[in-house]
Amino acid sequence: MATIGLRRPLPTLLLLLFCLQGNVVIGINDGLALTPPMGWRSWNLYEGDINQEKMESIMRGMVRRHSRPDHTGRMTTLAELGYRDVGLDDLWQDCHSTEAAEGMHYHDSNGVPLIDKSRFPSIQNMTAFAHSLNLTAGWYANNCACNDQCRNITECKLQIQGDVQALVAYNFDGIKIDGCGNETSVGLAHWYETIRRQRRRTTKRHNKIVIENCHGVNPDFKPNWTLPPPFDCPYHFYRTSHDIRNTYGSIVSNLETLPYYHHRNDSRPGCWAYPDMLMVGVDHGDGYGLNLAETRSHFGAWAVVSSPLILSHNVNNHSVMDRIWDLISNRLMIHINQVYVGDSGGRYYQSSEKVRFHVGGNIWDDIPAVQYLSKPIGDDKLAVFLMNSGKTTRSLLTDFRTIPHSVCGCCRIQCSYRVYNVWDHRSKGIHEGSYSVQVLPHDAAFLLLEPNNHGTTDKN
Ligand SMILES: *[C@@H]1O[C@H](CO)[C@@H](O)[C@H](O)[C@H]1NC(C)=O
Ligand SMILES: *[C@@H]1O[C@H](CO)[C@@H](O)[C@H](O)[C@H]1NC(C)=O
Ligand SMILES: *[C@@H]1O[C@H](CO)[C@@H](O)[C@H](O)[C@H]1NC(C)=O
Ligand SMILES: *[C@@H]1O[C@H](CO)[C@@H](O)[C@H](O)[C@H]1NC(C)=O
Ligand SMILES: *[C@@H]1O[C@H](CO)[C@@H](O)[C@H](O)[C@H]1NC(C)=O
Ligand SMILES: *[C@@H]1O[C@H](CO)[C@@H](O)[C@H](O)[C@H]1NC(C)=O
Ligand SMILES: CC(=O)N[C@H]1CO[C@H](CO)[C@@H](O)[C@@H]1O
Repeated sequence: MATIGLRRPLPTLLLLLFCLQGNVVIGINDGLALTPPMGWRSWNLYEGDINQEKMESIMRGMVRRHSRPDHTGRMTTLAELGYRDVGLDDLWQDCHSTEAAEGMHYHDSNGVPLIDKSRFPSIQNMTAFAHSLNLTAGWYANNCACNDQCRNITECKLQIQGDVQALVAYNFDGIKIDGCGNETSVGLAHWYETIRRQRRRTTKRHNKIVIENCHGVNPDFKPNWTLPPPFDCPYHFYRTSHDIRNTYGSIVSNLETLPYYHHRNDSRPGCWAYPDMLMVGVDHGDGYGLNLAETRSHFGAWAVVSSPLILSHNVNNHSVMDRIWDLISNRLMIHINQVYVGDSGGRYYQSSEKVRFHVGGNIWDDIPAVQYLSKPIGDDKLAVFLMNSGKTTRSLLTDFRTIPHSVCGCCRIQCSYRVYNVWDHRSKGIHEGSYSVQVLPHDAAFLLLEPNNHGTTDKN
C-alpha cells in the first residue's frame, strides 16, 4: 500500500537538482530481476489482517497443482509458471509498541524493527518455509499503516540500518520500500548502499535482495520520490502509480502512468516500471471487483508493458483459481511479459475521445476510449493489445504500418502478418495491411503478429 497522491512524473528540474547534489549512485546491475518479477503479495487480499499462518498457507497454494491443465495440457502450479516470490506487505509490525524508542513507532533504540509476535511467531521460520518450497520471500519497510517515525537523519538512518540487518538475518530475498514512513526522508540511494554493505558482510545463501521502490506515489517526498533513470536505478522495480483499487477505472488510470517511462526507455532489465499489484481474482464478496473482460484487460495490459506480475488473490480458493486459471496460466502471455528485445512495450495509439473514470477518493481520470499497446518479442514478432475503455462494443482496426518495430515500412506495397489470438491460442489467419476485430466494452483483443514471409494469402 501507499498513500494516494499525485502520479505525475517528477519535473526535470528536480531530477537535475538531485543530480547536481552529487548523489550519483551506481545502478544495481546484480543480475537480479532481469525479467519482470513474478509472484504474490499480501496487501490486496488481506490488507492489515495478515499473519504467518496465512502467509504459509498462500505459499502452500503456490506449489499446489491446479485441478485443470494449462493450455498446453500440462498439470502445473503457479510456482512452476514463474510466480515464485511471496511477499508480506504492511502490518507485520508491532505498531506503536511499548518497546519502541521515543520518537519511533516500531523500532527500538538500536533501530531494530519490532515484529508483532502474536501474528508472526517466527519470521525466520516463515522464510525458511518459503525456501523449503523453492519459493522466495519478500518483506516490506518504511511503513504506512502505523505511521513510521524518526525525528532526524541520524535516527532515520539507524532505523534503516536495523531494517536491513533484520532483512538479511531473517533470510528474506526481497523488500518493498514504501513511501509513507519518515525513512523516506533519507532516500533510496541510502537504502541501496545499506543493503549492499550488509550483503557484503554476510556469507548467507540468501543475500541477494530484490528491491521494490514504492516511493513513487507521494509528492511530499520530492526529490526522493521515484527516481527514474537515466540517473541510475538503485532498485529493481519502481512503482509508477498510486495504489491500485478493484475497479476498471483504477486499472486504466494506473496503466496511464506507463507511457511516460516507456517513452524514455526507462523500463528495462533490472529496473522495471510497475503500476502496482494485480487485482486479478481479488474478490472480497462485496460486489465490487472486475468482471471477466476487465480482468483479462488488466492482466493482458500488465503483461504487454513488461510490468512485474504480482498476483494477490486467494490462491487457495478453488472457485477463484478456476475462474482465472486460463488467464494466469497462459504461457504465451507470460512469455510476452518476460521476453525483452530492447523495448519494454507501450502505447502506440490513443483516441482523442476520452472516458472519465472514478479512480478512488476524489480522483477522476480521463482515459482514451481506445488505446493500442504493443511490444516486440523477437524474430520480428509483435504482441499487440487493442483496448476498448468505452461503453459500447467497437470495431478496432490497427494498420500494421503504425505498429512500432513492424516489418512493414511506410512504402511496402504488400505487408502481411499471420495473426494469433493470445487469449485462446487460435490462429486468425493471414491478413494484409491491417487487422480489425470487434471488442466488447472494457475488453481487449490480445494478438500475436508473425510476419508472413511467404506472401501467401490463405485468409480465413
Ligand atoms: C521455528 O522452527 C523451529 C525448527 O523447525 C522450531 O523448533 C520452532 O518451534 C519454530 N518456532 C516457531 C515460533 O514456530
Ligand atoms: C526451483 O526453482 C528454480 C527456478 O527459480 C528452478 O529452476 C528449479 O528447478 C526449482 N527446483 C526444484 C527442485 O523444483
Ligand atoms: C536526533 O533527535 C534526538 C531526539 O530529539 C536527539 O536526541 C538527537 O541528538 C538528534 N540527533 C541529531 C544528530 O540531531
Ligand atoms: C523526518 O526526518 C527528517 C530528517 O530525516 C526531519 O527533518 C523531519 O523533521 C522528520 N519529520 C518528522 C515528522 O518527524
Ligand atoms: C471463494 O471465493 C468465492 C467468491 O469468488 C466466495 O464466494 C467463497 O466464499 C470463497 N470460498 C472460500 C472457502 O473462501
Ligand atoms: C533501451 O534500453 C535497452 C536496455 O538498456 C537498450 O538495449 C535499447 O537499445 C534501448 N532502446 C533505445 C531506443 O534506446
Ligand atoms: C538518496 C536521496 O535521494 N537522498 C536525497 C533526498 O532528498 C534530500 C533533500 O533534497 C537530499 O538531500 C538527499 O540527498
